[in-house]
Amino acid sequence: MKKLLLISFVGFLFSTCFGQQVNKPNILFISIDDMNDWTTLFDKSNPIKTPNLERLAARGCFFERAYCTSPGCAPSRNSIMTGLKPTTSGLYGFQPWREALPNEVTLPKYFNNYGWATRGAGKLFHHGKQPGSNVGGGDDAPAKINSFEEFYPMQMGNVKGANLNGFTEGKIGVKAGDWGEANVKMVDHYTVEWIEEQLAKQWDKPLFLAAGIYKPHLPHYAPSDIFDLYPFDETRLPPMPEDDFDDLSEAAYKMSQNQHFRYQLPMEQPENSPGSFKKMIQSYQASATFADRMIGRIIDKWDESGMADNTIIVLWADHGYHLGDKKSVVKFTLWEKANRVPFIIVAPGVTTPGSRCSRPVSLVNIYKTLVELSGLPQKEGIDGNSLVPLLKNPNMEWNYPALMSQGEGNYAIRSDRWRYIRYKNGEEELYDHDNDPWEHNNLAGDDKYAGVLAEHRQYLPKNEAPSFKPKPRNKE
Ligand SMILES: [Ca+2]
Repeated sequence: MKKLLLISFVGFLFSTCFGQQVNKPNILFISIDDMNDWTTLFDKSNPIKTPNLERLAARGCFFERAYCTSPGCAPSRNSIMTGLKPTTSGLYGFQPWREALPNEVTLPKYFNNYGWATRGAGKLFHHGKQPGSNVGGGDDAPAKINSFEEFYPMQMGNVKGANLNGFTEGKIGVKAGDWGEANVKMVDHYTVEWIEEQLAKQWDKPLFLAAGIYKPHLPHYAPSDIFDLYPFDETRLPPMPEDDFDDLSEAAYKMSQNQHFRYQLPMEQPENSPGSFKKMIQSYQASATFADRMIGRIIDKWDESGMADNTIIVLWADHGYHLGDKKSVVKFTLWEKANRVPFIIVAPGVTTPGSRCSRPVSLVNIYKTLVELSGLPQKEGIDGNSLVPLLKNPNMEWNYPALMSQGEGNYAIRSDRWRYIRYKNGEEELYDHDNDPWEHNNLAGDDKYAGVLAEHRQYLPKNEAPSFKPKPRNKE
């Protein structure tokens, strides 16, 4: 087995170093929406069951400390697909990204320019409806620059307006904030069926196939047999200390307050009601396992296709999610839970099956990593660093702490041990992850850590692109 691995490794090196792209690898590119790190992928003792992510990790390298560039669907995905950080593109939020970058060659398009067929389905870009954005999860650029030759947009599914949690008015309710048991065809079923159809075809070119899974994003729906894995009475909640905000700044409090409409109303419901906080957390967990199940289907079909031996798989989530910790439910904060994500790369001949890398890495690195793994020349002018050295040696030193932003001017830096946060108004936080994984103790005010603070301040961005302002649109 070792000998075989060595031969394929040498062969892979040869073909990449000398540009002999005899076997251009297929790329299977899988995204997940809003899945945090409280899963069994990260630690068997965690409550959220993700057996298929574990199965995939066993084939390649799992990055234990991977971070989005920004904890929002749009800015995070834009960074992955373009290789540009928000501080470079000015896309800190939910602006129509194609208006800002009309000629940008995205990652799939870059492969297409070198001969790959490109297909995509589901939520890959943010599924905004505004013109110049990304309708249905794809890219609405003209064909010559579009990310995909063919794209199957997100389908509505049959749960629209289900109102399972009982909220009918206010800011939470049927519109986006529903949760509960749903035994009907949902968006991810449609997406995965389309992906399976692509895998049943014969391809005469290398294939870049992208599957954008929408769960566990709200509404947190899952079928009953998955809810059965999460008995309601045993629902595990994260630690939520009452005094957690006592050592935090006004800026931190304000950022977290964005989310209180999702937090307070369920907190006020009787525990056994369908709209309760506990029911919401149970539903998120079931919904995450549903996403895992959908990914299992894609992996099985890919294996059947016969393409697996010559395929690089990359799997990522766009950002994490608070589940009541830090008095937040959702994302849009600079704390660990909203930014740490599942991230796996399987590269036959390069990654060691079952390897884990604990160096902090940013998802903006995906672009350069896939390009190098495929033996292509690097694209000029984009951000990040190829992770190929870490894939080969997950324990090597890595001096590129991950940078996160939440809106213009608010940043977090994650190094091996520390999370440093600096808000636009200059207020700071520091957390020691060796001792405080839920970030309850802000050390920024303690003189003992002046050196750690000074070191991390150096990693703050030197240049910050101004936030992109779209052209005003006529109201119809
Ligand atoms: Ca998201």
